[in-house]
Parts: sequence; structure tokens; C-alpha cells
Amino acid sequence: MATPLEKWIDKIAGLTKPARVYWCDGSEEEARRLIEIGIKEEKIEGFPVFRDLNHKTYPNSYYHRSHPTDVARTEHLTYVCHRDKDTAGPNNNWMDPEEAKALMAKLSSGCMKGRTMYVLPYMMGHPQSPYAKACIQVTDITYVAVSMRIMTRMSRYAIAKIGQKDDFVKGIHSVGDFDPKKRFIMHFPDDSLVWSIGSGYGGNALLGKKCFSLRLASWLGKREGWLAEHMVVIGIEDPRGNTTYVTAALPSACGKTNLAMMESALPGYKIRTLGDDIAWLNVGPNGRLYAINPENGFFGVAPGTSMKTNPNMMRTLKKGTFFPTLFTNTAINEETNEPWWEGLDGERPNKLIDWQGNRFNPGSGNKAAHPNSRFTASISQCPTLSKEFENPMGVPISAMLFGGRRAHTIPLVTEARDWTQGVFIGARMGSETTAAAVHREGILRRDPMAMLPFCGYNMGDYFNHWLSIGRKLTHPPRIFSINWFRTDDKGRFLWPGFGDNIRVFKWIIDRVNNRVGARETPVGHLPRPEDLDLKGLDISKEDVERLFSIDKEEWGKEIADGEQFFAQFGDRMPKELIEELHGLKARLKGRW
Ligand code: GTP
Ligand code: SPV
Ligand code: MN
Repeated sequence: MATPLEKWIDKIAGLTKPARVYWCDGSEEEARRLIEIGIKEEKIEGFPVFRDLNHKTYPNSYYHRSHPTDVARTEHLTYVCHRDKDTAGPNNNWMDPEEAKALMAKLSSGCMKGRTMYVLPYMMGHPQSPYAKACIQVTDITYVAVSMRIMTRMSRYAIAKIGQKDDFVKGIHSVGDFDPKKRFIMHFPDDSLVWSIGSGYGGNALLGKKCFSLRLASWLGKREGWLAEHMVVIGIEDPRGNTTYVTAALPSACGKTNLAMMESALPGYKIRTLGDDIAWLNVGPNGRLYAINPENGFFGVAPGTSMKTNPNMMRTLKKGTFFPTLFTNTAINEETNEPWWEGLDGERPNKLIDWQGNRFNPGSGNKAAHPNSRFTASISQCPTLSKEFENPMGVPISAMLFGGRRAHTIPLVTEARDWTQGVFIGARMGSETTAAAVHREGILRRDPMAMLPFCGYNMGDYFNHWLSIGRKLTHPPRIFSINWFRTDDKGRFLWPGFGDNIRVFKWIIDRVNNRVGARETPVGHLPRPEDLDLKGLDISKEDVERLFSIDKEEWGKEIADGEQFFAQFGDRMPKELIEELHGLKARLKGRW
């Protein structure tokens, strides 16, 4: 008797008509074979799906060039198909599920003709974790199959775990013919199904990542009483030998990967990595919030990564294990066959092939690597990996941070008075846009909890859900706002960032452990000047003042913008957050 899983695979194969169906086991030997196929047989626009890189300096690494129209997430083609539009909310594109399925069936009919359909069984989360989920994705390109092996725990175990059940997490993926007009990323929360066609790009095609672990999982979390968040998870070891676990939500390309493995500029402090993109947060039996990272790898932004900014990522990329490391849409150094990107250490090599496959002309004003070019590497290769990474229960969280790119207004660090004010800070979050999604860069947009593109239901309901989680916690984490990106009038960053961010973390863990006081302001608690450890840092007193300055006029605009953003959620907006907004307004008007 066929299992529900086997029947489902037959049904998809009947629709998409692949030449063969291959069930992956996630082994090392299989990854090698898939890469061989990608090198020798599969092509995108005449270019092989994989190309060998220099294995002496970057062991087991391969290059992938995507279709030139397919280099970032496409939020305008991403839909969340709840039965009714209001459940999806103004923060999501919506289509009626039946209509969406009919459209996808039409686009998928025969879309795998002549190709292989790879069946990928994988777990999100440690297999022994009560919070883990067993998933299946099909795809018709080796790049996605190999990427999923790096990013998830892929093995036949997931098939055993699914057994006779039919409510497993399902993903259908085909690159189709890469036609942007036929490109859609559709989510069906009621069926635990993601259906994606026309794109091979990470967030659109590795369906365990944003599509399942955030959009569908946030909806599951709403129904089951937990949170799926766009967050880093780290442990901070202090000179006393204590470790404080912290999460931080930052929008795409705003520094999560950097933060996750930061090399501390302060002696005695060490960062321990648990995750750089996604956290699943559960209320533990002791009333504390526990975090797991459901992923097993990094899909990080290449440009700007160097021994200076992120040495531990450079070490991860060069470690070389039985997991391959992939580079997508970077440039290639023609002489050494190494990947290259803007911001990498050393001089720019003389002979570069740009991300579109052409000889790079430095006079052209173009970038050699695409600004959203990325690497894919196993988390097991990270030298700062926490020994708690494989703990099925996760780690207890003492502080949660919300941040973004804000040239003005938002101080370097602010502490919320309590959970409700913290949720208000997260809900009001804004950030200047980056190259991680297709849109104009550098525009300020509201991005609550860094989840605007990833929340799988109405954000008004999402804010309510956050408040309800707070009510279940007897020892809630403290909540902070951070901003590494404040600039002066000339656009120069006021804060050195990167390894020096530990100075902010030192204050945060001192606050969590009730070791320091704070300065009360209308916008929250700020560090007293003497409590921020700036030893050995070349920063002027004026710059420090500017990092913490609160400008009434700028805050007036900030509140008006936030108010307008909240208004679109109508009566789904929690009254607690509206009260916070009025409170903030009144405090700023008063004397302080
Ligand atoms: P996704 O993978 O897209 O979710 O993003 P991410 O948040 O992991 O992004 P990542 O860490 O790769 O961010 C990269 C960008 O942030 C690069 O342009 C870095 O130079 C910049 N960045 C990271 N940390 C800092 C910092 O402390 N200060 C400044 N000024 N820039 C930073
Ligand atoms: C992001 O854009 O936030 C990413 C990369 O982490 S992707 O997986 O493409 O979404
Ligand atoms: Mn991300």
C-alpha cells in the first residue's frame, strides 16, 4: 500500500511530468553526484548550474550563477492564500486558495518535462526536538537540492517520522523556464503547502527557509502558542564565564549574520553562535522563553564579508568538510578561480568575471558581485558554534533585540520598560530597504519585528499574539531597540559597529543581571554615559552624544509614520499598542 506521502509524490509527478523521480537520502556521496550533474548536464542560459572553484583555498566549494532576472526575493509575486483576505491582512498579497491552486496547476503542467524531480525529505529543527517539523520538498534543479542539504537536516529520517500521516509540510518547487511573468511563490497555510515556480533564488526556492519556517510557521505558532521569528540566536559568554542567551530581529541584509558570529572587541567576551536568520520561540515549562534555530546552515550576504568585518564567516567558508560550500552570483577571480566580492580583503584582482559571466570592467561603475550575492555553508563549519546548538529544547532567552537601518532618530540602544512597550518598539520598527529583495534601496519602510515580508497572517493579529505570549511568561526576556546605522549629516556611520557592538551587548547583559542603572527618557531607558564601555575605542564625545540624541521633531515624524502604519490594521490593532503610542506622544510633549 502506498503511503500518503508516496501518493502525494505520484500526484505531483503526474502534473509536472518529470523524466524521472529521485528520492534523496541527504548523504555526502549523493551531494557529490548532484553537483557532478550540475557541472556536466544542467544549464541556465547556457551556463552550467555548478562550476568548480579553487578547492585549495575554498575546499569543497562551487559556484552558481542564477538567471539574471532571479537574484533576490520577489515580494510582489509572493502570496499567502488564507481562505479569507482579512486573515492574510494588508501586509500580504492574497489570492483565493482555489483560484491560486488552479493558476499554479496550469503553470506547473508538464513543467518538469525532460528533467529529474528530486524528492527532498528534511527536518526543520533537531530530529529529537519536540519543536521540530518533518517536511518534504520536491524540486527540479540540483542547486536547490544541494542547498537544502546544507541548510536543513536532510535524511530519510523525515520519511520515517511522517510515516502514514498526511499532514506533513509540503513544498512544490520548479524553476519552470525562469520567466518572471510566470513566477509565483504561493503559500497555503491550511494545507501546510508552499508552491513556488519560476525562481531558483534562495528565499523563493529553498522552501524550508522563509516560506515554511517563517510564513507557514508563524501561522502554526499563532494557533499553537509559539513564535516563528526573523532572528539571530546567540549566547554571550562574559568574563565571569556566564552565558546569556539573546535573540535579535534585524531586517534582511542588516547585520544578523555578522552579529551571529561577531568577534568581540572587548577582552573576555565571546559570542557563541546558534543561528543567523530564524528562531522558533516556545514558552518553556519554567515560564521562560526558549529559542531553537530550525536551520542547519547559513545563506548569507557575500559583499562586505571579510577578515575585518566577519572573520568567523571567512573561516566557516574556508573550513571544508563533507558539506559543500556554495557561492551564488559573486564575481570570480579568473587567475585563482576563487570567489570574489566587493569588500573582500586585499586588492581587487586584475582579472575578474562579473556575476553575469562577463569580463569585469572596473571603469564601468558596475559592481563585479551582485549586491545580494550569497554564500551557502553548513553551520557545523562555524568556529564559534555554541555547544547548545544540538540541544533539542533550545536555549533560555534573557534579552530580545529589535533593530534596523536608521540613519537618524533611533538611539544606539534603548531598553523597553516592559514586554508591552517592547512589543510596541518591535511593531513600530522601521528600516531603510536593502538589496535582499527586489525594490528601490534606501527607502524607509516600517518592518515590524523584521517580519513584514515573512508574517504569514494579518499583522494586527500577530501583534496580539506577541502580547499573549508575554502573558504566558513568568520570566519574560527584556526587550531592547538597537541601531548600528546612525549617521552624521555627511552620511558617515557614527558607530564603528561589527566587533565593537559587543560594547552594547555588555550593557544589555549588565542590565539583564541588574548590575547597572539607566537613564529614563520618553522613548525608553538609555545607558548612562559612564556605563557604556568605550575603552580603547577612538570615538569623539560629540559622536557618542549624537548616537543617543533624541530630536523632538524627528520623533514627531516617527510617531506620525508609525500611527499611519498601525491604522491600516484597523480594529485588529491591539489597544495596548495604541495606548503606548499615545503615551509616547504625551511624554515627548512634556518636560524631560
Ligand atoms: P539576511 O540574510 O538577508 O536576513 O540578512 P542579515 O541580517 O543576515 O545580513 P548581513 O549580516 O549579511 O548584513 C550585511 C550588511 O550589513 C553588510 O552590508 C554589512 O556591511 C552590514 N553590517 C553588518 N553589521 C554592521 C555593523 O555593525 N555596522 C554597519 N555599519 N554595517 C553592518
Ligand atoms: C533574507 O532575505 O532575509 C534572507 C535571504 O535571509 S532569503 O533566504 O533569500 O530570504
Ligand atoms: Mn533573512
